[in-house]
Parts: sequence; structure tokens; C-alpha cells
Amino acid sequence: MRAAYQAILWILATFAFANQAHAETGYDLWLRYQPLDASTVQRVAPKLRYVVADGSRPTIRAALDELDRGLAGLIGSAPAHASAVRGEGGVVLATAGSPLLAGMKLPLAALGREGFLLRTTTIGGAKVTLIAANSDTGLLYGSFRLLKLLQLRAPIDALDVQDAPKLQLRVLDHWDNLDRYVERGYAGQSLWDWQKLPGYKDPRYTDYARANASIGINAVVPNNVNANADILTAPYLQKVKALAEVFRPYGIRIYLTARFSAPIEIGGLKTADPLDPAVRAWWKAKADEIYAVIPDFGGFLVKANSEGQPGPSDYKRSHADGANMLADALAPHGGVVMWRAFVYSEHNDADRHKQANDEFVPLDGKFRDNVLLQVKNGAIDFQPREPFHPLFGAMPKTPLMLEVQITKEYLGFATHLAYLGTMWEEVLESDTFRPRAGSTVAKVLETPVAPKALTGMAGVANIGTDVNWSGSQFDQANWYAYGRLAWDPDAKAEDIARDWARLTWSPDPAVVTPIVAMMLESREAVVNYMTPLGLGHVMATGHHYGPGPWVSDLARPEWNPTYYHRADADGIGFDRTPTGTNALGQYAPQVAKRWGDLKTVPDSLLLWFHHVPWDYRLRSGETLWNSLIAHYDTGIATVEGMQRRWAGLEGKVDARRWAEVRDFLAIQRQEAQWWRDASIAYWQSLSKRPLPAGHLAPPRPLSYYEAIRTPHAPGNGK
Ligand code: BDP
Repeated sequence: MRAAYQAILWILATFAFANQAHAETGYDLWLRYQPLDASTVQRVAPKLRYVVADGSRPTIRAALDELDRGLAGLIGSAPAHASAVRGEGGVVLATAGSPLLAGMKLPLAALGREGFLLRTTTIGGAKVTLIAANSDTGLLYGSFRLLKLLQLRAPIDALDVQDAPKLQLRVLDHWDNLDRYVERGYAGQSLWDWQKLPGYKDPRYTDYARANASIGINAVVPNNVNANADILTAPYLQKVKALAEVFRPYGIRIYLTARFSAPIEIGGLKTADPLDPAVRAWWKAKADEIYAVIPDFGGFLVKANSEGQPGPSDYKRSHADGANMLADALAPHGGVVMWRAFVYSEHNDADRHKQANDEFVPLDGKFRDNVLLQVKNGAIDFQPREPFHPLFGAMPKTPLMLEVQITKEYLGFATHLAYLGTMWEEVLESDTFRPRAGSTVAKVLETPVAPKALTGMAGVANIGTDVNWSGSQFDQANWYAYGRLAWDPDAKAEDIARDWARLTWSPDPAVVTPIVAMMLESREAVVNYMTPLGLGHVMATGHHYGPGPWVSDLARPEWNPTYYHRADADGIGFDRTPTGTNALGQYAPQVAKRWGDLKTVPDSLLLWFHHVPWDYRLRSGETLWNSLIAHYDTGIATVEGMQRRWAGLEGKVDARRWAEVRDFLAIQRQEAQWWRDASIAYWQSLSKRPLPAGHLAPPRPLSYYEAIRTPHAPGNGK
């Protein structure tokens, strides 16, 4: 009888486990808190018995909730909460000044406002795991770190960890419209259900805040840079307030995009001229109103005089005039302005690469202290590969933030596996040589321009209502990597990928090794089948889904791919050396020299800076034409390799997520072929050269690829 009973229990348990293992959707992200087996618990954390928190403020509550959730998942039951140290096996959360830390001489000053330390120590004669910080947010970050260590199966009995963010503002920008359409979004609708706010706060907002806090993101802009002024009206501010209340315990401040013409649109003024006293008064009153509703409001993000958006140039005022007006309105409340440098104009015929630099460098030193200039990683627009933006290092008196795009507008949307950690690392590691060798983009970001100056980084979110948040399982890694790099711009993309794979898929090296390998090769695969050898924007019009290198009929020259690649019968590439537009002159001489010289420019940036004949010999001895074709095929081969690696993981990871990735890789393989065939058909129509031996001709004529239309591709701006 007893044996039969046990057998039934066993069957039930197996079912429950199998079900659970199959049911994973990706919703839990990297916070899965899967049970550790008994021997692992014994090895890493045999004595976790209780948690003592110094205080019961909302952020402490959030930390305790997370520890409860995490420890219940990992070790089977959440240790009791206690009000005092109770012998061995406690986790103790304490901020500076707590009596619990009396006499300990901890290096808290070095941790700043958001850092933390984890230490195995003795309090009241008992051995405990201490999380200490200067703020409750630091404790929350420390709690997430402890849980991460446990998830990674790192023993916690001799901890001595100290960490603090290197940048102050770690921002997630959502390009979400108020009707829930997400510009460049491939993960469903906007998370923000404005219509139900403020009455209903979807519990998912809390999960979103948890995920952000777990990687140190401390600022959120919920609405699109192509802004709608309605967000600044009283009813919407109540909705924003409700979101702010959810985010606040997680150390996250809310910011809003400010439409420059809002004084006209919602204020009834006749002008938005930043030097007009009535306009200035309007913004001041608006800032006062916002802070009355949301006392810890962060400030404004502004896209002005770019792609049709209103801005100070409409009134012949400078970007500094515009930014400073808003900065003055926010300053009494401690708010900041993130002013975007993504500025190019339909009235300017200069190489688009040069326009932001031309516009902003003369304004260095003219911005208020509470203004940051938000600069995209490259001078054009989030391409699969761009050289770093020449503004980095060129404005030593102005705080510059780096803006990266997490959502993959130009890298295959949700279905192409492309880990962007390596792409951002490449930019962050680039040496600007300003003011000196070794001044990488990361260093420019990390070094405040004055003792109290602001620092920061922004990422355009890839998050929506899809159950897996990011549109694909692997796109979660880009959200994760962004947070990690905003915390520490010197972190290594490979380490981040490894952590993510272990947390998100499995700690088993047989799973982690192939996944990390896939991630590390993935971005270069996309570059190879979309924009090899330094090609720029060659995507289809509007939605940017699929190839369109032949497009040349759009109203403005710089909207056309032909503007960027300049291919003709003789050759291909954009001459940005002194014989061309000399965009290179905007970089430090060391950089300009290296990239300007055909002998030293890396192949990966060749066509970005040079126009060369089809028969030009690369340093490898290969002709440009042959090498171009080979790159496309290498890209496809890499995707096939990723498919093989993934096939080998069947049964080693949960079935549902595994199948989703398998299917997405098949889509990627197909679309990589489309990119390759269409691009080669077009280049060949110009170069008139045969394909090198071993490379197949595109199966269809160029006209076939040119005729492909996908009008309903997601994410198009509107
Ligand atoms: C481009 C996008 C467009 C954005 C713009 C921006 O295509 O949707 O509005 O960037 O950053 O990449 O403002």
C-alpha cells in the first residue's frame, strides 16, 4: 500500500516537474530561481535561515519580497524574517548608520549612493551574510546580486563583493505611443495600458521594475521620442504618477519626452520660442505641476529639429537655447534634460555623418549643468556596424550619454538572433584619443566633465506585451546586456553572455558553452549577410525589414540606400576622407589617420570611409568583389552553425523555449538567404562581374527582389 502510494506521488511529482519544465515561456527572464538540488544547497548555502532587515521602507520591502521569492524557488523555502540577528545563517540588510554595522569599519564611502557590499561576517557573535549600502536601493541591488550568486551556484560562505555603478543615469527609453503602438517594437504592444491607468496597475509593471532593478536600470522614459504632448496634460500625469509609484520602490525614476511645441499644442500659446518669456513661464509652470504630482520626477528627454520634430531651430534658436530653457524649468526640482544629438536636417546637404558634430561641437560649454547630450553610438543610425560617433571626446565640457538601440530595428527584428553585447562593447572600447590615447568611449562616459557633473547611458527598449517580453528568448539577452553595460561600461560582453545563459537557460556547461558561442558569433553573422565590409544603411524603406540597396527614389538623398553605398559600375563605398566629405576630419587625428589610410583601415569599416573599385585588392590579396560575396556566404554559414548548435541542445533545455528558438533560427536562415541573394543580385547588376568559384548565383533576377513588398512589417514609425 505504502509502495503504491509512493509510486503515485512519484508519478505526480514527475508530471509536475515535466509540466513545469515544458511550460517555461520566458516570462521569468533571468530571474527564474529554479530549484537547486539538495547537494548544491548543501555546498553553496547550507545555512540560510532568516533575514534581518534594518527598516521596513518600500525599497526594503521590495528587497525582502525578492529574497523571499528567490530563496523559495532556489532552496525550497524562504527563510523567516527576523528583527534581530539570531545566531548563524542569517542574511542581514543594513544601511550606513545602522547599529547592526557598529564598529565594523566598512568601506561604505566608496560605494556611493547606489553601490553595495556583500560580506560574510560576524554580527553579535554569529556568522551572517551581510548586505550593506548607503541607500535602500543599494540594498535592493545587493539582494539581487546575492540571488544571482546563488543562481550561479557560487558558494556564499566567504563572500567579499563590492560593487557600484560607474554611470549615474541608466535609462531605458521606450518608443511607445499613447495608443500602445511601439515604434520599432517587435514584441507586441506597449506595456503601458494608459487607458486603464491610473485605476489599474497591471502586476506586470512590477515584474518589469524587478527585472530592471536586477540589472541596475534606474530611469525609465515610457513614451516615444517622437512625442505626443498629451502626456504632459493633467489626466496623463495622473497615469504617469501611478507608474512612478510602482517603479519607485525599485529605485527607478520616471522621465518623460517633451514635445518642443507643447506650449502651442496643449498650452494655447502662439509660439514655442525658447526665448519667449511666456513660453519659458509655461514650461516652468508645467515643471512645477509635474513635480507636485510626481515629487521624484526625473526630467525630460527631447528629440528636437530632427526628422520633422519641432525644436528651437524653428525660431532660429540654438539647441542650447532649447535645452537650457527646459533645464531652467526643471532645475529648482533637481530634474535633468536629456537632449538628443540625433539631429539631421532635410535642409542640410552636408554628409549626414557630419551634421550632429557640426551642430553641437560649437555649443560645448553652453549647456546648463543639468543637461546631458544623448549621442547615438554611431553618427548615422544604429546600423549593424558603425564606427563610434565623432562627438565622443569632442565636447569636453558637456556631459555626453551614449544611446544604444536594444530593439533590433536594423538587425533583423525579433527573429534574427543577434546578441548586441559585442556590438556595444566594440563601441565602448573604441579609443577616441581625446584627450589622450586610452580615452575610450567608455572612459568618456565614465569621467564626469566636472566634479559633480552627470553621467549616463540610454537604451531604446525592446520590450512589449509578448509573454517573453522582448519578442524572442535571445532578445532578452540584449535587455540584460544593456543594463550590465550601463552599470559598468567596461564589462566584457562574453562574461555578460555567460551569466545570462546560465541564469536564463541552464547552469550546465554543455548548454552554456554552445549558447555563449552562438551569442558571440551572432552579431557578426548579421553584419556579414546585411552590411559587410562597412556598408551602411541598405535596408528597405520605412520599416527597414529586408534588403533595399537599390532604393534611390526617396525625396531626400540621405533617405536612400544609394546615398550610403554609392555603388556604380566602377566601385562602391562612401568617400569620407579629405577627397570626399572628410567626415573623418571630425575624429581625433590618430583615428582619422588610421581609418583614412587604405593601408590601415580595418576591412570592417572599409566602405564606410572609402570608395574603392570592385577589383580593389584587400590586404588579404583578395579582390573587394570576391570578398564581398564571401562575406554574405560566411554570414549564412554562421547561421547554419547556430542552427546545428541549437539542434544539439534539444532535451537539454525546456521544450517550448527550445522549439521557439529553433523556429526563429529557421526564419533567420531563410531571411539571411534573402538578404544575400537580393544584395548580390543588385551589386552584380552594377559590377557586372561573375561570382567567384564556389558561390552560387542568386536564384532569381534582381527584379524579383526589388518587387518584394512587406507593407505590414511591424514597428514602422507613424
Ligand atoms: C531611427 C528610427 C526612428 C526614430 C529615430 C530616432 O527609424 O523610428 O524615431 O531613429 O532615434 O532609427 O529618433
